[in-house]
Amino acid sequence: MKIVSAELLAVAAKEQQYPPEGPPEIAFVGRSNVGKSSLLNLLAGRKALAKVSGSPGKTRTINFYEVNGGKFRIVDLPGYGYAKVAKSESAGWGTMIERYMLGRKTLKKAVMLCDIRHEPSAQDVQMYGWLAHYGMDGLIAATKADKVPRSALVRHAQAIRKALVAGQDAVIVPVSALKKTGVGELLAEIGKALNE
Ligand SMILES: Nc1nc2c(ncn2[C@@H]2O[C@H](COP(=O)(O)OP(=O)(O)OP(=O)(O)O)[C@@H](O)[C@H]2O)c(=O)[nH]1
Ligand SMILES: [Mg+2]
Repeated sequence: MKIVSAELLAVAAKEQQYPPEGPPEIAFVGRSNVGKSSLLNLLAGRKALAKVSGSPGKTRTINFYEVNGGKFRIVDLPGYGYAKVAKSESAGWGTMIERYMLGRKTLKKAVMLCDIRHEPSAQDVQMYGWLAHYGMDGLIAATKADKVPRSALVRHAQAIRKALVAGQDAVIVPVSALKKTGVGELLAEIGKALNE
């Protein structure tokens, strides 16, 4: 599968701002700063489709992107686990993510993003368990793969698998927005999920 076009369709802070349900949606889930927006730009082959920032908490809304002229959508969710955000606001995001994920009939699959350098956080583990409960687990993008030596990629991926309690059948794709690697494999997995 290839992405030939991607456009921002809607920016939503609440349900009323979601675009009407249409093509199947693939959601990007992960902690703040893990590289969700960068991964979207990488897959789309666009530098600045989604805003990327060195300071966590950049994406604070649910951003819907229309891909390949409406064949499917990628949904960039706000990152969780950003300590500097007020508790009340952070709880609001949790609710926002949960509402979208539970209520959206056209949500097909989640891509869970984990920084390949680090053990998943307690919130990552919780999020993955939650995805598993709703049958949306099984696809993990291990981001910032350029930050570990190639020889250590498998070891790091296995550590993520173990910490998330993901089964052997879960697919972990190392990706790097910097080196532009992992695109083909991740898109192939997304393609499979869309055809299920
Ligand atoms: N070295 C390296 N840095 C990356 C990679 N992907 C993202 N980054 C950096 O990580 C930071 C966060 O990236 P974003 O894509 O904004 O992360 P996000 O998950 O969308 O963050 P929020 O919107 O806050 O949830 C930025 O400084 C990026 O340049 C990567 O593959 N390699
Ligand atoms: Mg973002």
